[in-house]
Amino acid sequence: MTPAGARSLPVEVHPEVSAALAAGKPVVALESSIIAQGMPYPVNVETARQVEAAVREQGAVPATIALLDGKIRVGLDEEALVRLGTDPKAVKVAQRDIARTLVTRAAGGTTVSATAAIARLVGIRVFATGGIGGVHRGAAQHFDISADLPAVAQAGVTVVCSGAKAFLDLAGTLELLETLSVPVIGYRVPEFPSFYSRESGLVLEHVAQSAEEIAQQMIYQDALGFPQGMIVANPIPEAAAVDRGVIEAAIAQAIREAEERGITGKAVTPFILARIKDITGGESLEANVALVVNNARVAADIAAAYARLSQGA
Ligand code: PSU
Ligand code: MN
Repeated sequence: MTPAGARSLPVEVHPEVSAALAAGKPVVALESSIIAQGMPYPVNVETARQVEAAVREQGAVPATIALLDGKIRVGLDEEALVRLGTDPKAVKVAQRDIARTLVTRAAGGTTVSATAAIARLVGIRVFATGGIGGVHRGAAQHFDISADLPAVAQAGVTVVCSGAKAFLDLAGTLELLETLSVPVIGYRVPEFPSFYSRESGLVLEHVAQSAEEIAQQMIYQDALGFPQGMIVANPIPEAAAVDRGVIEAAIAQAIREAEERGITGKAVTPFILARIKDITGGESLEANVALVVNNARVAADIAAAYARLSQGA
């Protein structure tokens, strides 16, 4: 499983995760930028625990990925989780920041792009997050497009998410995913969800009704020799969804404030998420927790189906 040259790479895979991978048992990768930058303490750490529990309940092994002390860690213990969730100096690690953060030895929360690249490296095929990054509104002027999209196009990892984050240009995000040949599949819904809400008005061409269908599609993607991963769009549970009018007003205000303050680059997403949370009085944060946990559950089902099918069972 270790790729060539990886001996010089400081990677520490938790024994439970490496045992599961060696035995062909289902493993779900989880990102950690959502812990370090995406949610405030203590909700971040509590959510991370809940997400791991949800993966276990479905019979898979959770592997939260982060950078600590100059090492890539795959599968975090409680101490590492709390450190990441409380370290005020923790950095946001996208794919291009991985090597640099190994050099500086900073604590790092990995985004979708970094997590997908690391999952690929250690052989984890399914991954859960809240919402992927994507094309920002106004990208034609400022070119802000998340590194998540090209990373998913290269990493061969199936990402279960509630669509892309609602403050993005969702139609533009879907267009770019098409250009990158990344399949986008609605999980039992015909529409691309908009993170805090189940609808976006954007119809998806492909809808899967079961985890098995998605696992079978992964196997065919592999057999075709395609490097692309897939996006499984799983909407927020009905009871946790936020009214779209409320969210859109909060988003408009948050984007305006980000522009006024000249926030750019990787600071944009954490800033906007935090402002939406404050403007909605915490309602968006509750929704974010609910959808992440739900995505973890579906990711575990897909990982289990993939493990079964790839063993010919
Ligand atoms: N989804 C959430 N909360 C988050 C993120 C996603 O519910 O904090 C993070 C993910 O780590 C994602 C990143 O990869 O935001 C995207 O950042 P950017 O837009 O800077 O690429
Ligand atoms: Mn960006």
